[in-house]
Amino acid sequence: MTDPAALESSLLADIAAATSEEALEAVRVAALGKKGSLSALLATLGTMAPEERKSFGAAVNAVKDRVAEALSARKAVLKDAALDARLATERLDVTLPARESGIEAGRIHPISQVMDELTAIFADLGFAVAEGPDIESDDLNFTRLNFPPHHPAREMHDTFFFAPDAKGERKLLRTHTSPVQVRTMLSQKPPIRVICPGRTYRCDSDQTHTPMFHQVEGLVIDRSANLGQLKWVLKEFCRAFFEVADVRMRFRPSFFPFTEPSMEVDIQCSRRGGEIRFGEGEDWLEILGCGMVHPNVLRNCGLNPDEVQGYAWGMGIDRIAMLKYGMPDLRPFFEADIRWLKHYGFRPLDLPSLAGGLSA
Ligand code: 2U9
Repeated sequence: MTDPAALESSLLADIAAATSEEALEAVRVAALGKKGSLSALLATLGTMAPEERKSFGAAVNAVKDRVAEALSARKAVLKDAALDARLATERLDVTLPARESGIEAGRIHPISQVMDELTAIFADLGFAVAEGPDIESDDLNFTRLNFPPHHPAREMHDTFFFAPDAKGERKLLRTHTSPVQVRTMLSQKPPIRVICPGRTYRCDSDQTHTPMFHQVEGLVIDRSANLGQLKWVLKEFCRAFFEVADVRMRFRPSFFPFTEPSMEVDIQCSRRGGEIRFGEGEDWLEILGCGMVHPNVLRNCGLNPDEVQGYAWGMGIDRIAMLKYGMPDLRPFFEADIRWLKHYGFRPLDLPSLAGGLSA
């Protein structure tokens, strides 16, 4: 078609006839695209005399502007129509009962809940919470804690080491939260009364061990800190945590580089019917380790063993959570399976407190 007016009528009719944005786009390309009808018309300008070329070119460009305007107007109409069509189908009946609210759907992870429980218990016993970095130095994780140079715990099969830095020092992922107690002793004067909850890392993985797990350690440094106080603190913790009136505990001799004497502690339980119950029964279950802080550790942390002494303990938070709430396997704790969390998780408003009942 070589007549601009006739082409304009035809294109305007095609634009008006387009019933979707896709169809309109096809009309646009057929008119204004590189091989479009209007571009073809402009291509004939080269064969015309100068005067004719001027008037014909002006006429074709005027048609191009009007066609572009018509395309834009039609596109807006079709866009609105498409939205109206969607709105008509995607109806929501706001009078329907509300779905489970967010606060109801969410769950607190058992590790978080147990951390809150033990923090509440130890706060009541006068302990502050101290925290420190997950990435530690060899010095703070081992040496100052009286680990001899070639202690097996320092080996790669037990500890996650980073590549040596410019000074040749190898940082590591802390294997316990003990470095936090070291940092506390280096930064504040006695008396010290802290618990140190947090993530710890070891090269281990089975039904009761994961490469990342959680520990809470405690430390008391004072002029007269003694084993009798340690036994009392631990017994009070166990009674409150397992929510039993009384609990018998057994202190067995053990060895840790950072304590002397060192003890492993069992609490009485009954395993009748395959269910573990605390505060009763003739069976025993290991729950934690403890001891008097080794004099070398005190010295390594700038304290004088002739002036102060202290006791400390450590326990696995994942382990006591499994014991208290009955999870058979540690690995699902960290697999982020929403079904596991819905089953074992806690409602966000179930904030543990001694007054309100820990896991009420
Ligand atoms: C300093 C001095 C002493 C912390 C202690 C234990 C005993 C212990 C384990 C229990 C199970 C770690 O999670 S677990 O594998 N811990 O048995 N921990 S005494 O003693 C310290 C800590 C820091 C400066």
